[in-house]
Amino acid sequence: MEQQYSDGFTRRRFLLTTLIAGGLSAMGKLPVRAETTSSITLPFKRGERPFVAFPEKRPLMVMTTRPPQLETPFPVFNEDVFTPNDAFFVRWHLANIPSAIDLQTFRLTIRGRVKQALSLSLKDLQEQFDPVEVAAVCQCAGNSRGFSDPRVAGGQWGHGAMGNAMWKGVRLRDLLEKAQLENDAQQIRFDGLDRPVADGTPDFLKSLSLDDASADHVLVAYEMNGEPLPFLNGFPLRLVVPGWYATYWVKMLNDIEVLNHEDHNFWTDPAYRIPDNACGCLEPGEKARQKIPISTMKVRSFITNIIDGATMNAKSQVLVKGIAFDQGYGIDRVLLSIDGGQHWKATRLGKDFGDYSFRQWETHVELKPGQSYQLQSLAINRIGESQQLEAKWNPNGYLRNAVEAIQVRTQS
Ligand SMILES: Nc1nc2c(c(=O)[nH]1)N[C@H]1C(S)=C(S)[C@@H](COP(=O)(O)O)O[C@H]1N2
Ligand SMILES: [Mo]
Repeated sequence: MEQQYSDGFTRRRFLLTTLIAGGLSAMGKLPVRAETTSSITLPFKRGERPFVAFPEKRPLMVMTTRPPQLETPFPVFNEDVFTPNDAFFVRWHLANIPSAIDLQTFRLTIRGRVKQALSLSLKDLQEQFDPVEVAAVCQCAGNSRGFSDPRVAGGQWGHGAMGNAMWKGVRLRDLLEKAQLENDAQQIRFDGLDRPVADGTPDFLKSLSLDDASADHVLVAYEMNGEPLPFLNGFPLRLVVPGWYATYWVKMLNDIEVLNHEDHNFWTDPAYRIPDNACGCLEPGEKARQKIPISTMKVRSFITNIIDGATMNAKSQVLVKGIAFDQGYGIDRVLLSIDGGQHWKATRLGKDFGDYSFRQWETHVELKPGQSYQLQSLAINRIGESQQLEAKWNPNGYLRNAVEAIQVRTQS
């Protein structure tokens, strides 16, 4: 596979078709490492996940191969504040994904309610517009859905349908300015190169209001953690909408259409909608009176250096560390409890990589021998929003931001 893309080389081939067509049976054809034959069982029904290394990826937890849906193994989040590209989760709705992209002919078009339609190569984007970088968390709306209780339909993700990266690209606003919007421009609609297989599923499209699309940090990104985007994460271009759930982060972006009306395509209506109330939640069995499109993320935190169910050595200074993030107000503090939420202590926050990034935190606690402990972290953002103490529910398993609990025991 040619990795070069900003100069000379133009074509980037991909093994993806064989892999997707062959499903898991293609495992043998891939340069997989020994551990890819292993699997893991997430702590909920239908939680069994084989590890398979897809192209440009280390072995990840496979939920489906067609379309590819790969979850990041949770210990990865303890490695670094930025999620390595080869471990970054993957989620596609449609199985018909190009297996090669020719950068000589690839164009991003900007059309619709504009005075000057544009057709830009990757090189044009890199040369004609100011590069901008932002550290931001990309999290699937259904991250952690597998923990929904009662269970809900949809991909049964653990907590690994998220990742944090340094994204580099051009401001969407700069592109829209160059295209000169008509006065009646209302929404901006994004389309990528993936297509449905012939089964009646609508093409994947997402839209943002002109205001949301014009925000400072909304990028058309061509780099992720200093490298071209991995194919499965949207090579060569993807939309980056910091603070918003990943459904808006359209991958393999090749078409931007300016609309003079509200978009009601399938992926906005009825898909990806939440109950129109403060928590976006319902009582199980209750029907939403009014639904609105999902938008920004809720504040969350995780312990990353201790695995649920671990047996540990008792010590007076046990390090507990993790990550937190929100929709872009930034993390104000993260509290830790080791007694099931009766007492909470402050933790130290790590380096600030910007308001949309994972923020690391850590503290030390005393664990006595022969005891059971319930460890929980609770993040609060700079406008005082905190995580839910108890999980809220909705029929799509979106928006989870409960305080998660980890059980550990100490040796006597
Ligand atoms: N073109 C395209 N872009 C897409 C999707 C898709 O199916 N097609 N899925 C969206 C959803 S729901 C998620 S969670 C993220 C996943 O991004 P990742 O695969 O880079 O982790 O991509 C988003 N962008
Ligand atoms: Mo998603």
